[in-house]
Amino acid sequence: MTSRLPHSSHWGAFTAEVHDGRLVGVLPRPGDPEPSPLLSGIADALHADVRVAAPAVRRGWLEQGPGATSERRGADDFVEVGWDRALDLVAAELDRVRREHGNPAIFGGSYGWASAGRFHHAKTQLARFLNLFGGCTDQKYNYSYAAASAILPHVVGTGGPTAGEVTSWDVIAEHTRLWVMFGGAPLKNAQVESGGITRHSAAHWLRAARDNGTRFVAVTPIRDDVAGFLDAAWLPVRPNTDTAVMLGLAHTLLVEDRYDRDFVARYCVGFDRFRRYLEGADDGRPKSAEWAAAIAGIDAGALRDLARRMVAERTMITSTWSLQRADHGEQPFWMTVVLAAMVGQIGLPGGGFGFAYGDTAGMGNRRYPFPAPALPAGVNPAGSTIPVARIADMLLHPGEPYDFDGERRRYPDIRLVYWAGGNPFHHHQDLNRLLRGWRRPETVVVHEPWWTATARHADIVLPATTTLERNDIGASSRDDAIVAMHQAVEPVGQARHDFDILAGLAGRLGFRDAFTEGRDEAAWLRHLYERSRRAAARNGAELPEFDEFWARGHADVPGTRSFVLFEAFRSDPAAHPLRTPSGRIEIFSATIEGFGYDDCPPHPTWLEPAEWLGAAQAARHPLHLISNQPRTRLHGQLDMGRVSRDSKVNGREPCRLNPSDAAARAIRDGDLIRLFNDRGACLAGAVLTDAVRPGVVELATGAWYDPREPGTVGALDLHGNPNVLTADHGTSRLGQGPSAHSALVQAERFDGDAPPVAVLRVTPVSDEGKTDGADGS
Ligand SMILES: Nc1nc2c(c(=O)[nH]1)N[C@H]1C(S)=C(S)[C@@H](COP(=O)(O)OP(=O)(O)OC[C@H]3O[C@@H](n4cnc5c(=O)[nH]c(N)nc54)[C@H](O)[C@@H]3O)O[C@H]1N2
Ligand SMILES: Nc1nc2c(c(=O)[nH]1)N[C@H]1C(S)=C(S)[C@@H](COP(=O)(O)OP(=O)(O)OC[C@H]3O[C@@H](n4cnc5c(=O)[nH]c(N)nc54)[C@H](O)[C@@H]3O)O[C@H]1N2
Ligand SMILES: [Mo]
Repeated sequence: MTSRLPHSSHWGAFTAEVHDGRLVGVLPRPGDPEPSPLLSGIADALHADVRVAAPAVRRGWLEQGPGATSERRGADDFVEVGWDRALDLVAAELDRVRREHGNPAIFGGSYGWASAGRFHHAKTQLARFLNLFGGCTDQKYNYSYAAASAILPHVVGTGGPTAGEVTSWDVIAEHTRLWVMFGGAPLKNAQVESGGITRHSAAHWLRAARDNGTRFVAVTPIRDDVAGFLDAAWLPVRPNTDTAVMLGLAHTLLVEDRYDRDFVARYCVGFDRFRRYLEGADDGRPKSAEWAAAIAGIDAGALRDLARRMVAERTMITSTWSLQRADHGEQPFWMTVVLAAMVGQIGLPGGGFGFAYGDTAGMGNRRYPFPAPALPAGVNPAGSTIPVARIADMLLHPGEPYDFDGERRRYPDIRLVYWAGGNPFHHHQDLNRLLRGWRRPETVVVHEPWWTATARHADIVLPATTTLERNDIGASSRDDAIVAMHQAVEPVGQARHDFDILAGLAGRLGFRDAFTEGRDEAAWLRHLYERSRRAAARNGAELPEFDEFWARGHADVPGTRSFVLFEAFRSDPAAHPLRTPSGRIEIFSATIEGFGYDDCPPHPTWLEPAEWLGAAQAARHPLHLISNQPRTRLHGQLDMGRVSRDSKVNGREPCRLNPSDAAARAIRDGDLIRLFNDRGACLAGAVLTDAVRPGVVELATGAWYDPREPGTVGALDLHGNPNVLTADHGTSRLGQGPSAHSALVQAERFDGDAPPVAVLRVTPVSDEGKTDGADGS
């Protein structure tokens, strides 16, 4: 008999078809208008060869102990041990490091998306466990929008707008006449939402806006960042020049006296200081349309026309997160706000600014007014954090000082790294540098369902179940339903739930009851759901009781309403001041001036990125690498799925480049190519397209890192992981965010020997026949 079970994933809710204990089908959720094709890869992933079959320990660590052979991480083979032995080893090592070095010596930030279920969310489970263990060094902000999270509170008093508190889709579709989209509104990205999504509606809303007469201008190096059906005008800018483009628009508004003086006077502070900069009063360089056009490689007349149109009709100005995942990424987000302030429509329906439309499925949906079900992580008694993307700095420079948003801090001295639910050998920049830092700690523990690059670079790998092997609740506060995720199959191999692994460790370390609170999976799901239901009721939203929710497979969330960003502030700025020092929009920030950062001045400023097409280094590495989010996966997840596999060119990740750049290098469509700079090199498969601006190459993130000589710094990556090429430095001393989108490379045809990509198939474990299964705890 075939059973059909409700389930969910970051790429959408679905129905799992199960026959004889195996997943035989994945059907989109009824009512999802635009389900993601990524669903088809779920079965491939569930039963992939690269599942971690059993707990495994790196041979050098097992035989010679912590720290003795750390430089062999990534190169050594693994020995399978039973669960009891594995948990004993991890518990003893946690205890040793805590006793000898203190809790901050344990790095437990464990950044990563893990899976959609909110109870079994691996990163949260680990945080809860380590917090009860006395704490760890954690990570602050995220790779998605760290620079924005740091700058926006100084400018508008809240990071809300970058995290999704933006004018809702329905308001845009009804009121916006002109939509200026920096970075586009990439529907490839709107396939996914953290926690899952039951209705993919971004494309629907974009069509609704178009049908209602909205016109679109896309400012981006890659044309298909904006859907073809929008007929958008394309300004193919050089990457990382958006701040200059916005300054050029602002300058036109200033010199033609078209900006909204009243809005700027009533709702903002510091315009006069900024105005001096725009006019070039101190540096002798007016930030004119000509000035901006020369930097961005576009036409000045087009900029001037655009500026005039922006003040002539209801205009929405938006930027995708990609703009700030770059050197000086604070600037384009600050300048987006300032440009919108000069246009004067902030707080009006369909006008003003917003961020990240299209970046995930739920962006532009109204958040529901209560917290979605989630496991409480508790607080970190160690109180130690680093900015999210400074992990290699931390590992390489223990004890050394660094700046972060006005604070002078020191990096902790990490002895043990613990990761569950993330993949730093996917997500971090300059993987060769990370690999050098990764050799410093004495022990690395990883929970993973699959042999990812991070698992391969660990000392102890504990096999985790995937969502289909357990019961859970899928939820995102920007969706209109909560999903009951029913277990579909038994755990694969010896995999265990992260919760059970950590409960086993907590038992060995003496705090099992504090960790579990006496609840098993079923009791936790009921508890977390009911907590949310009560919070919903306090906010006037009624959800069904748990049993009804579970039996029905979902709970609809009623009454999400339209929203206009900063509407209350606009209507009465005295009654609804912003939480900035002035209560207004800070075009100039005295707080930031006080920090004295040359890489984040006190008003939006064009600062040349370390690497861009106008840099001296472009003579040697003349192509700007855009390592954007993959249309065929979620980060490194589902690279073994059929959508990703089918997209590979010559067995490698596709790299899109302009035919003119290809011709200059005798590269033909489908050729194997090598991308390189001074940090590293990888292979990729060439795809020629005029959708990519000349001078730019696109190599999406997420192809599993496959170094030709495993564990070796500088090894050629055979697969096409762009993070062997990206640069690892903070956006600025203010935000310290990742600057992945600022990297120059060179490309050439590769005619040498290229072994096939192995990481998606071979399991690097020597099975010594040890299986004991039972945990006892
Ligand atoms: N060059 C470049 N690099 C980037 C970016 C970029 O634009 N350019 N973008 C950055 C951004 S925005 C992000 S968010 C990051 C994403 O980086 P990550 O979030 O680290 O990437 P994922 O591949 O989603 O990693 C999640 C891991 O958790 C594992 N996992 C899933 N479910 C479970 C579970 O239940 N238990 C356990 N233990 N593990 C589980 C998955 O197998 C996967 O390996 O990448 C960043 N890196
Ligand atoms: N399918 C899929 N969807 C995803 C993800 C995924 O892995 N797969 N990841 C999700 C996550 S974690 C996040 S944070 C979001 C990220 O959302 P974004 O940060 O917006 O995503 P990117 O794909 O990096 O960038 C979008 C586009 O911005 C353009 N761009 C890059 N640099 C610049 C620039 O300097 N100026 C301008 N004007 N444009 C530029 C690129 O052409 C790129 O295609 O995506 C989410 N959606
Ligand atoms: Mo992200």
